[in-house]
Amino acid sequence: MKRRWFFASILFILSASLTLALSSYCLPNSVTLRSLAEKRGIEIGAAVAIPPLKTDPIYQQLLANQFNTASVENVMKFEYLHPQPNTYTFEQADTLVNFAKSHNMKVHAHVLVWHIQLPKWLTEGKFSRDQLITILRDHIHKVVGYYKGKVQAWDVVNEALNDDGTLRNTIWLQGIGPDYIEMAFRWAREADPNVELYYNDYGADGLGPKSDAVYSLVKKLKAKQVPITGVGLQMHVGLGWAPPKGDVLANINRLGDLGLNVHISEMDVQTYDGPGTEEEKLQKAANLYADMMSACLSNRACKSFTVWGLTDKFSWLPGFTGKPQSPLLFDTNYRPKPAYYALIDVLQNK
Ligand code: 9MR
Repeated sequence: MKRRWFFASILFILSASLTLALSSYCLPNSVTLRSLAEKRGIEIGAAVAIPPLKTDPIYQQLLANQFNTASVENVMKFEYLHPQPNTYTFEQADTLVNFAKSHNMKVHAHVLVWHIQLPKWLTEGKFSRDQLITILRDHIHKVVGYYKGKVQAWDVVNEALNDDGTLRNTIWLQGIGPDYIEMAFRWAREADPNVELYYNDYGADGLGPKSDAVYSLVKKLKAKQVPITGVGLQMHVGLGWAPPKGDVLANINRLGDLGLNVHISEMDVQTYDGPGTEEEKLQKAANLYADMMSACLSNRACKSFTVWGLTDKFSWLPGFTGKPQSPLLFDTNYRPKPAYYALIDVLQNK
């Protein structure tokens, strides 16, 4: 039985390597997203899932060849790093940080303050305002301090706004009040004087009430000298609902004018809904990727472009939507898709 598994694994690795080699046959080996992005002076990133990073050599190879930044998809969230009041567990996140270091990649750490993926001791506990402040401050000091000098950036506050631009009613807003946002940035800066600090949100990529609210939030933070480096525009979009490129560029421009960096931080494209053959849909998704990369390249404030997953095999979207989706740059067999070639083309020619 063991022998059978051994031969099956060898066969899998050989066939996956062959697939990878054949599928990129039309590009010279030296032309990768990573090499082109480095020439253009921007970072190109993918959100990383830990199980395949630990066990799958093809996943590792693809990640290190094509990307120079790794975003941490899950394992730096509160419930992973701080599962009990006095217990911190860094092992899984360390796997990624060590991988990145040995492949000369940066790490975009995600996330310090969010309302999801919190441990039960926190969500079910009863805490006074002062206690909650102490909990959050200690968490941020400990975690940012632990990764000081090892990660390039932190998403400090994630998704603090509703679609209408009001503040989201989270455990942090209820327990601390609206000041939790600026407190979080200041605590992160105390723990690491050099790391980049981001506000990150979805549905605020183009123009509209939510992106206006993000703009006015970060403008106020800047005016109060809160240490914020930039804004992450998540860019979770779909074939029928994506902001026009011009709106994204206008948004990047106004954030850049505040002296902030912009990070296209979590791009993926839902492909299930909408007309057309599978091939046409993949091409439309490719066009969206090209548009957003081109918007990013149009303003030096946009320094980083990240896709939310390496391959469709591990995307969160099929599970979340309950529908088959083809959201990323590489398919479930790790073959590059039209979206990959579209990004290569934009990086090379536009
Ligand atoms: O991709 C992440 C998925 O594996 C988790 O189950 C999910 C939990 O809500 O979070 C996903 O990542 C989210 C990110 O942390 C913040 N922006 C939205 C992302 C997609 O939901």
